[in-house]
Amino acid sequence: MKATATANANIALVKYWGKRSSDPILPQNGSISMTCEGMATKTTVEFSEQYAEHTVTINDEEFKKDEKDIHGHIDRVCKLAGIKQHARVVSESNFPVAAGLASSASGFSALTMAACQAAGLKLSPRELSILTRQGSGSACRSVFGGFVEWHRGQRDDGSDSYAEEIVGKEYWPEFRMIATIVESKKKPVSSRGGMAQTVATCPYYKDWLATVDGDLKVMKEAIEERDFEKVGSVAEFNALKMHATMITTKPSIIYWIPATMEIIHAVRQMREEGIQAYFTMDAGPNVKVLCQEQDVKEISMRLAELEGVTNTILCKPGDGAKIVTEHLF
Ligand code: 2P0
Repeated sequence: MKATATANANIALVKYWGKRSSDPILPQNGSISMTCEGMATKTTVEFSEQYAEHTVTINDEEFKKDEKDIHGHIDRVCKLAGIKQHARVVSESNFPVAAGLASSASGFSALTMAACQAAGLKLSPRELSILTRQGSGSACRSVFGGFVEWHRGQRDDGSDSYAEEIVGKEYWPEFRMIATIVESKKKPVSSRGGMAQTVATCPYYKDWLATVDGDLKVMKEAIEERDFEKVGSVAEFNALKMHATMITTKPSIIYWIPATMEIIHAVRQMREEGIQAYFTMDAGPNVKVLCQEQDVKEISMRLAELEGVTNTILCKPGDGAKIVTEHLF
């Protein structure tokens, strides 16, 4: 009753921002992401009579209960599988956690897959995505590789709110995302808290929602056509619209720091010079720069020279979550 899974993080090109239900987690709008080879989490789960309770260790530290209910998510798997044992969970990520780099997406995706396998629960990829979504919304997208859409769904039970592959990673191998790190510490406002506050208090939230279906449609076309400019421009504007709702929330949530703005302006400057680069940002100050393989060298060099940039992580379209044979304990 032991299994290990790896899952890549995913970065949204059309963002999930706001819930229509928190139990089960259901989004206000659909979203589209790229699964990122380059930012991964590996998780081993073992169920055994010898464990008196669930224990979770993330990057060598014991996980303390917070708003992301990892223990409750393990219980969900146990209930579905009809098992009574407790779990030992050990998880490691190769990138900073809780800094707006989608660590909960890769984390919950790897955890759910490993826990199901260890518990002997056989689920289809769609069922796995629905179960993963109940732990953390964006994680349901990391079940799949390449470019992925998470459908909003209409039903209250969430049975039609699942992720699905648009195209696999091999469809667009030249696509790149450079995660540009300006801060690695835990963010002051969590995504979960931030999106709840936005839905409750942002006067423009309904205007954001009114534009998302259009973005989803154009983004899907752009990916299918491998039209980089179209993907980049829709992603950039979608991220700015999402941040506009955050900024106009009470109290205002401003994730950007001066280095964030430095990168935004540098990307715009590069475009003026004819280098195809676009930015997207999530619930944190770090910026993800979208580009193509041929421009990575030049863009990375320019980003590294900017004040406040500590590190860059190069990502390309990656695989969905998978079971591996080497355990962490
Ligand atoms: C996204 N983010 O689409 C958006 C963009 C952050 C900004 O999904 O409460 O950790 O666990 O469902 O998935 C981060 O939110 O939130 C997120 P929960 P989650 O990637």
